[in-house]
Amino acid sequence: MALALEKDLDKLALKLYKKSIGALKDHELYGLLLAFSKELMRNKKEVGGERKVYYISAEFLIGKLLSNNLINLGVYEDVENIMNKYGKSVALIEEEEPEPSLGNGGLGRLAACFMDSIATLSLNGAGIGLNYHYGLFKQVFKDHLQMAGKNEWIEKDSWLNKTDVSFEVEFGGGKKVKSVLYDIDVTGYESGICKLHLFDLEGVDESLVKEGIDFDKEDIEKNLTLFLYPDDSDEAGNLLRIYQQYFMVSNAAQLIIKEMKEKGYDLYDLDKHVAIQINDTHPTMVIPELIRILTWDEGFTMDDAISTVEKTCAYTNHTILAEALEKWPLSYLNKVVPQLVPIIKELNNRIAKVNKDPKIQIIDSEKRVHMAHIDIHYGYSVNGVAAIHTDILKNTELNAFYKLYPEKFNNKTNGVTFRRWLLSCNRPLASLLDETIGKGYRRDANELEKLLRFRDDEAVLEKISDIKKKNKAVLVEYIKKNEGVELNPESVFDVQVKRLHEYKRQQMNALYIIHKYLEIKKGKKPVRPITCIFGAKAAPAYVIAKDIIHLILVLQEIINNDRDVSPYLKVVMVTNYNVSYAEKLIPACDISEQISLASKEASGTSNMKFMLNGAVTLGTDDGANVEIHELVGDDNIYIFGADSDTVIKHYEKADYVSKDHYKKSPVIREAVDFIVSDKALKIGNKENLERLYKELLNKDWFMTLLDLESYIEKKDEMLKDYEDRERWKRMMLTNIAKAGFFSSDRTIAEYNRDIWKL
Ligand code: 26Q
Repeated sequence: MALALEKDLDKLALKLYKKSIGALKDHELYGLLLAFSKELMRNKKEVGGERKVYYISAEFLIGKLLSNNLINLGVYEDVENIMNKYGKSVALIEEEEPEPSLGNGGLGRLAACFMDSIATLSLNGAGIGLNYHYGLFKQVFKDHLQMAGKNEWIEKDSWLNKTDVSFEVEFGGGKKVKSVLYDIDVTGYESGICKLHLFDLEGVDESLVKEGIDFDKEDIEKNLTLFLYPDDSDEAGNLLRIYQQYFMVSNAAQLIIKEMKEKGYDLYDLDKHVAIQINDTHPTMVIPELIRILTWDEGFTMDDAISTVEKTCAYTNHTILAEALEKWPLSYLNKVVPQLVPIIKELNNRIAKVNKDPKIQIIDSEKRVHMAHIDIHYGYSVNGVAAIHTDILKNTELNAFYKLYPEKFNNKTNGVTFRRWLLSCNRPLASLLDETIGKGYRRDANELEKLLRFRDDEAVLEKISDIKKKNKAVLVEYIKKNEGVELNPESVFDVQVKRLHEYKRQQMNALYIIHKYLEIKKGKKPVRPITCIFGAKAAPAYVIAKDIIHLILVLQEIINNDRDVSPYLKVVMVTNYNVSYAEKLIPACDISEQISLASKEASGTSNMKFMLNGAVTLGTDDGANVEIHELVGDDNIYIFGADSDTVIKHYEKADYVSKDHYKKSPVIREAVDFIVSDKALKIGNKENLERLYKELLNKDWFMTLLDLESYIEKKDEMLKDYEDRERWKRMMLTNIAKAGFFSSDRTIAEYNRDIWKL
């Protein structure tokens, strides 16, 4: 096999570059393996069937694809061996692959994991999204501030395959544009192929982008697919977002109808052949758009169109944060999609006629359209993404809807693909698992539980701990090269990586660091050095989030350069945190920070990836942490802080006053005051630091100070327990063994069983 493969590769190298493998430069090697994988995928069968799911999502955070595809195609080891012969490795060659950034964070990464699992389970499904040329911005730091640049990722040769599918999309004001469809083949683990369909704008003009990520937001005939979620702080940004959403769903609807017709299906049977999963509210307009097409072009009555569409569409909710729930002013929709407005009004009237409860109206008294309400009334399924999240939706946020349609509500706890988040990113651990429990876990993640048999096996525990050590050493090298920061591999690696948001409370972690710094200054040294690692992008218009980044970068500078402190404490915020960085950080982590304010994190998915790679969770009882807690038990997780009921009550009574906590506790006071101390102001900006300080003292909407003391206490307990090495190793093992539930294969099997029924 390996020999035949080497011959094939050599032949391909000659064809592509007129050179043999040994003479290829790294980027050519990447081109070679890209072409080779695409060839293998072309020969694979696309999954088919009578009924198909279309997963529509504004984000697909797929990450680099080379290693993952080689693994799923079953040729990774052979290719790695061949590359080794030439003094190369797949990992090294993958450095040449540009990373697409077609997502912000959790929701986009979830969609990518789901595609992998849909293909792996050989389900008949496809993803539909947009081909953003520059994706989300690329983050750089200058003077301790976040700056945004464009992320160029599309090269001449890439995973994208141009198709000849193209549709016309019409907007208000007579604007008409044409789409072009690009496909990315998604290969499941030793299984068939599914398509990720990414629609692009035919006349997209990259030269519109000037400095950084600035561009003319109004020239939508040229800018529509340049960026993911441009600034939504002004009207032009919001309008552009609606243009993008309609462009996405109109193409999706046209593609779905085209495929129905090609297969000779009757459109009145749409719901028998199609399930549409609406990933958060961003693709909601697919509902009125389908109704529009069926009534305008296909001769349906309004009644028939509505009843067909409502049996076809299902909605996933990913947040309970009010500010993240999309509510578009009717005037915006009138401008962008006037053809949908009468349909949305009709949908609204049908509800209003039978139920006057203002909480469930589609159009509210301020003439704003609540997108989630369209999904819930006119879809057949509503799901949350973790048990506690679904409970909160049912009992609090969407209670009025739950009372109306109890049968629509269901929970689908998130999951992650173990191909990328174990087999690919942590090969040493995967090999150890192969040796100890066999390879069955690769297909059936529940088999990871077999590892529990080795709970008292000194040799296995030692190996797990050695793998962590090696992964830490690899990360140390990488961070030295990329960030210029030197870390101590013997220290405890404490990692918080996720989008920057106040509810995720990176600021609380920063306050802990200040607290530690001040303790060390006073002579109280930790028994083992601590390394605090952050990775996070802040939305360019989210001022406080950028201030929090500023604080962390200022702390990094102060602490790492303080000779009394840096041997015991180091801080690093890595630049441009993305999927590839996550793949290096997660296997090297000891303490997984999952510290959102209880009730606010719908699920979280990095918590699952960390656990799978042997990190121990320090978290609140929030999102999927609750389920991790149940699975591993009190002895294998560190939970602190107010629970979700308490938090929800504080909001209801509006009785949380951060200043009370500040006044009461000298520890809190000392840490918070440091933000505006001379030391901090010498390095940082007065404007940013004072704004953050005031925010924490006078508002602190996400109750940082409420939980700060119990957080400090819990983290110190954890650091102490880290020194009980036997105990810690057993905790690592237990976390790995219990992670099977969080395979996205399980999640997707549940979506299929309860919602899609393919
Ligand atoms: C909305 C309106 C205007 C502008 C932007 C947006 C917007 C953009 C992105 C709203 C939400 C998002 C992304 C949300 C997201 O990533 N949610 C995460 O989804 C994960 C997968 O279910 C969960 O694990 C996380 O808990 C949740 O935060």
